[in-house]
Amino acid sequence: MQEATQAIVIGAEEDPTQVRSLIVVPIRLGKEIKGVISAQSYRPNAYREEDRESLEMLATQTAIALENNSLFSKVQEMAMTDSLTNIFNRRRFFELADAEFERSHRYQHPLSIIMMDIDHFKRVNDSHGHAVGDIVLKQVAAICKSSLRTVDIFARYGGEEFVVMLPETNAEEASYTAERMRSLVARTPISLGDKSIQVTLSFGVVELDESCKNIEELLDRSDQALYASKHNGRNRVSIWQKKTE
Ligand code: GH3
Ligand code: MG
Ligand code: MG
Repeated sequence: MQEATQAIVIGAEEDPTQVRSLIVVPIRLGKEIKGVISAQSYRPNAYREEDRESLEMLATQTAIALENNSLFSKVQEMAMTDSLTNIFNRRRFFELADAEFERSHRYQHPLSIIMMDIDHFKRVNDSHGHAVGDIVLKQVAAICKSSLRTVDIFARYGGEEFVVMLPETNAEEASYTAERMRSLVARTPISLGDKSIQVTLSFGVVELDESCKNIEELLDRSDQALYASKHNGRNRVSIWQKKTE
């Protein structure tokens, strides 16, 4: 049996807490070293070849566990985000928004929704192609995100439709946010290399009130306000109003 290299003692020889043997093995993931596992002993020449093998086996298992963990996080993130725009997908929106709705509803805190849809997006696809349409979707999402707070829940709701839930925000404040996004998108040309195009968005804003029982109803109201913006000429913000019976 081959003996491991002798320990070199650094420090006072008589110190009983002096480490006299040390074994270190790398935790390798492919070509990368993610860390090390080490063992120490107060005894000189405590480790042998089989100890190194055991530690290497442990390092391999640790590397696999680390890899699985990072893959799991990646899969989890993929399940939450829209791959084109990198914002939350519809499923994740409902998970987060449901909880926020319940909280605001119970404690009667202000809560608003902004629903938005790109105007005449079909024309963008028809005139420039689907790939350009995808670039526009990405850019629009990035521009809008830059106008929002980190607490706002921003998601791709459907094809060219986006939604924002704004906690602790009333309709007036939400309409300012929507207006900021509207004007920013309308005046930001989207570069396509040799040319650039401009798009506009229509917005529908609604604030939670006591007559609104669930999130579906709130979203439906934001959709009605969005429809009013489309109906009245697009590239505008409309706030949902309770119709007088
Ligand atoms: P409006 O102003 O009334 O909203 O008109 P519009 O043309 O935007 O509305 P419409 O709903 O008729 O068209 C939406 C288009 O969005 C149709 C669809 O092909 C396109 N679309 C949906 N998802 C994607 C996508 O992921 N990428 C691209 N490039 N286009 C998409
Ligand atoms: Mg549209
Ligand atoms: Mg649409």
